[in-house]
Parts: sequence; structure tokens; C-alpha cells
Amino acid sequence: SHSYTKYNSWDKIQAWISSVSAANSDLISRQVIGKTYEGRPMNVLQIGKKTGSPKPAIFLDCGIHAREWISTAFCQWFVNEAVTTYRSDSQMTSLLNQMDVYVLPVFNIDGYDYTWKSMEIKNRMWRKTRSRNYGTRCRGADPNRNFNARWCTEGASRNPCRDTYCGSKAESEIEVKNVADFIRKNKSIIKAYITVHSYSQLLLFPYFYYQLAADHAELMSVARGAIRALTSMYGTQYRAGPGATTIYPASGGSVDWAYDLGVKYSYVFELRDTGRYGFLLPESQIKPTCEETMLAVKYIATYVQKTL
Ligand code: 0X9
Ligand code: ZN
Ligand code: ZN
Repeated sequence: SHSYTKYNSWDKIQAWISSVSAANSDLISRQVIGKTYEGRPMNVLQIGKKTGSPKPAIFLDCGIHAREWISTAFCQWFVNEAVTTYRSDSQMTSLLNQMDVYVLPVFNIDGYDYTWKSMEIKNRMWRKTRSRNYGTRCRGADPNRNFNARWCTEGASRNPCRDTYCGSKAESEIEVKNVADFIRKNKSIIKAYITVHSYSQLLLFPYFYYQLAADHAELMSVARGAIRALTSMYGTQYRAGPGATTIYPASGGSVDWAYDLGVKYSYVFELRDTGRYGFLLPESQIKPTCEETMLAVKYIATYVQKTL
């Protein structure tokens, strides 16, 4: 059965989505924003006190890359922390009274499921979606190169057999289109966009091309505060900065796209570790990783709440 301190298969996560929503119907509403290429429903959980009128919101997604299992574990952890600490934790209570958090627990469900169903280690390392590409047996595109942000201009490949294949056009991947449509539709209320990856212990923000964001100074200072909070728990070291100069330039990423749409507080987390285990982070690290990351996400959320 489902466990917050283990990695869960898609089937278990799907059942958990139903049960956690049903058990916390005072705080959680769920909606299907579309289906994946292979037909799996993409559920977004809206978490917050139900006030009957639209509230300012934060959009949080995990698992855009299939093999980054700790990312997917974090969204489940976040939902559980939100519902179990609402009322007892003043910061969470205030946040969920005033704002909603939209959580997409697994962005790339087909890819995630593929990393579970196959016994071959090479498929545990699958990153992309599972769509068919014209004229080749190689499947999938990198959803984090498929957004309409300087699409396929740098740090992305036109070769469908590569891990950073940008797709046949921006939003060619149905999962990307579903998320982009949802954020576009709700852009007047979405104040922050947080996307969770692994690994490298980084907190990144726009741009992933060589240009400073207009809000660079503020994004950097909020990131530094978030890291300070994260590090305070177990001493885990993080670096913060704009994507292009902190890791590498890359076009078509969700965070640049969200920022250019007008979502000012747009961040990418790259969770533990720094390479010892990489994408194969042991289950013993799920709890400490999620607990420390909660502090950083809550720091950003509380900052955004204060700007309202
Ligand atoms: O390359 C990526 O997509 C991310 N790193 S990962 O190792 N998790 O694949 C970095 C975030 C990229 N974000 C943008 N390009 N906007
Ligand atoms: Zn990633
Ligand atoms: Zn906790």
C-alpha cells in the first residue's frame, strides 16, 4: 500500500489521490486537467480552505522527468503535510486560509509508470514522455524542453532519440499542453510556480537563457531565504541562481514559460543528492529530503502571501 517514506508506483499514487482527496474534502478538491498520451488522467489537487470565491494560488508540480522519483515523493509529502498541519501549524494555516496550492503530483505519468514496469535498469533511467515520434522507433520528448519559451533554441535536441528532444513543436506533448492550458486559464490567480526535479541541490529561477530576469534581485533574495530555511534543518547545502549560469542554458522549460506568462515567483528545485546516488536516491532519504524541502517551499509561499 501507499507510503510517504517509500517510492510509490503510479497505481498506488492514483489510489492515494482518490483517498487523500476523499478523506480531506474540507481542504482538497480534485480536477482532471486532461489525459496523458497513454490515456492516464492528470489530476490536480486544489488545497486550501474553501471560501467559495477564487483565491490567489501557487502551482506546484512534480515528476516532469520520469526517473526523478524523489520529486514525485515530495508532492505526496507536501499534500500530507498540508492536510495534517493545517490548524496546528500557524504558517500552513494562514497560507491555506488565504491561498490555494494546486498540486500536480505526477506530471509525466506515462514516463513514471515506464520506469516502474520495466526490469531493465536503462528504463529506470527513462526521462521523457512516451509519445510516438514520426519516422523512428525512439519514443518521447523532454517535457521540460517542450514549453513555448524560446522553444528548441539551445540546450535541447532535435533528435527524437535524445533525452533532451524538444518535440515536433512547442506543446506537442499532450501533458505539456494540458498543464500550459491550465496555467493559462488560471493565470490571473497563479502567483507562484514551483517545479520539482532532482538532483543537484539547487534552487533555480529564470532565465535558463543568458539574460537576467527583470525581477532577478528579488528572485535571488527569496531563493537565498528559502535555502537558509532548508539548510537550517540538516545542514544540506544548496546553491541558488538563474538557470543558465548556475547549471546550463536550456530552452523550452516550464519555469521560463511560466515567468514570461506573468507568474513572477517561478522556481525550479533540484533536490538531493549531489551525485552519490543521483536519481536512485535511497528511500531512507525521502523523509529528510521532504522535511527540509518543505521549509523552503513554505518560505517561498509565505513570502508570496505577504506580497498579496
Ligand atoms: O535540464 C532540466 O530540465 C533540469 N535539470 S534535470 O537534471 N532535472 O533534468 C533543469 C531545469 C531546467 N529548467 C529550464 N530549462 N527552464
Ligand atoms: Zn528534471
Ligand atoms: Zn513534517
